[in-house]
Amino acid sequence: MQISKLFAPAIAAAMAFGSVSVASAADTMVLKASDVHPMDYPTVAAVVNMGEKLEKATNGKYKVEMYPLMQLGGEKEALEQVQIGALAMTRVSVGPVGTMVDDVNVFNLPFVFRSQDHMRAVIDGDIGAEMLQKITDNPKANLVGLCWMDSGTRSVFNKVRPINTPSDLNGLKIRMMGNPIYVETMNALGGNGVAMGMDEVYNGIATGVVDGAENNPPTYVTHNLHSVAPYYSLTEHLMVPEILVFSKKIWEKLPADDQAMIKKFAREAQFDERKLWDEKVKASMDKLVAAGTKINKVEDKAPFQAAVKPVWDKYGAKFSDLLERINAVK
Ligand code: BDP
Repeated sequence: MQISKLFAPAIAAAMAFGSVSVASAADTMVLKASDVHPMDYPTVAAVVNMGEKLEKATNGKYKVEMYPLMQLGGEKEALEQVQIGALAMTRVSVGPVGTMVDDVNVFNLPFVFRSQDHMRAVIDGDIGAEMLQKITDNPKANLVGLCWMDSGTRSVFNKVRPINTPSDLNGLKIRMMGNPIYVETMNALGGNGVAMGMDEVYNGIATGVVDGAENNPPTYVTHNLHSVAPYYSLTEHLMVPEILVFSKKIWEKLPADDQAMIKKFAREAQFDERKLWDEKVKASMDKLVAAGTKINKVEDKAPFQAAVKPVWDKYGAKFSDLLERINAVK
């Protein structure tokens, strides 16, 4: 009884603020954030930097505490924790968000963007803003869409052989992110798509549960996946933006001015990350070459694009107007 009396205020504060702990003297709100990548990864560095700006601008009213490298599980788990307010924010791929907010699945279609510049122009402009709002307005997601980040282009890697044509994928089990669009994309390309969390990929390949996966160069090398799946074939079939989402449960308790400030710094983080991203891609490719990774360019992407037509027919039809607008972005 004595103990519960002693801790009652702390428990009450924890209950009231979820992941927001109130430091007695300075009234600091700790906003817990997570990412599957390590501290020096562009997405993590950009959110840490955003937190520092927020802390400075509010004289320490807020402090962002980063939990990197899947300490709290994969992205599905991170999103669940944000939804219940155990985490204030998480930076994830749009892939798992698409299973909660169907609107963003338009970005999960294979070959949807013409180029990295096209993708950037879309997320920076009106469509990007509308999609963030759709996430925020979704009554079931309990998320606030804060900003986008760059994740470059995803290509297939595996431990068996180089991929030059879709038929080279026949018989290969390839890990995909947990979203049916991706699994069906891999199946349409000729491989066997297997949904798995990021936290299982390395072991999945090492133990032979899958033969490979697909990702951008920074993730491939950062998570040491090239050491278990050394054939990296530049299929460039997906260009999935990253997203920073905030817990609606916590958001609704913040004053409007603070919300506006967080949004402003998040928008700046979108561009900070991009600079770091371009450097990281270059450094990652250099590392892969130095490590002797067997990288091959895919000379003819047309057969890959043709193969995913069923995925577009099934998942793209409802987005036809939006797809026209995306196409029209210069
Ligand atoms: C990386 C993304 C990360 C995803 C991961 C994956 O940065 O958000 O979790 O891919 O494949 O490129 O799961």
